[in-house]
Amino acid sequence: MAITLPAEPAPVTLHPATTALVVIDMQRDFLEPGGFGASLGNDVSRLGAAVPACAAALAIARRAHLTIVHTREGHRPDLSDCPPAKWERGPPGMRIGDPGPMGRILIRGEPGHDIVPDLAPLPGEVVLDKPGKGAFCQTDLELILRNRGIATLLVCGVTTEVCVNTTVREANDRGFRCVVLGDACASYIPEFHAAGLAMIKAQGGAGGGIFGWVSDSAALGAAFR
Ligand code: TIU
Repeated sequence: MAITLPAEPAPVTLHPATTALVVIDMQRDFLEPGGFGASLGNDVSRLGAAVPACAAALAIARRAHLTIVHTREGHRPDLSDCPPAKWERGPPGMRIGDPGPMGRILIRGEPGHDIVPDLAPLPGEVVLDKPGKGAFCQTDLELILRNRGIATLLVCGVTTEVCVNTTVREANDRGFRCVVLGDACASYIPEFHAAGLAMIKAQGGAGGGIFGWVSDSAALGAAFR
């Protein structure tokens, strides 16, 4: 059954069987003090704003039996998959792999790498570890989505202009239709959150914006009721 979701720049029609919810990097390392986001000098408290809407989107997706993907940004303990150009950005002592209050910063298996408890994945949901900003870069995400016949992605998470935008751009070039849930995204830099959403829906018409559509969790809930 087709569902029409209110969105900008135009309503978007999707089919639950071919739609996935992709929750980007809602990890303690980005949302809590002492993690990777904080090590880069950011006010991490801003990202908490996205948690309730992400939880709402997850509840809707679970009820509708959508494919659900949770991504996590992070690296192997030996840092063999961490580009030097990325590692060098952090201040000495607070770089990727250095010890912090949530374990080694941005390292797989450490407490800080976990998804925040309110959004914890359930059995059967895809948990995808990625070394970069985009969820398609050096991962098997495209293979997983194609195997399931997915055509449309509902995308939320953090941060709007970094990992969410990068993933949407990668998905767009691969032919996936992307609907970003704006209230379920957040950024350390409020004006970049707004600009990140504006860039998705710009240059739009009846067929969507240049990278897709922007909607929100309330519209999703109403459309799936
Ligand atoms: N720094 C920043 O805004 N974001 C990241 O480093 N990763 C994600 O967005 N997940």
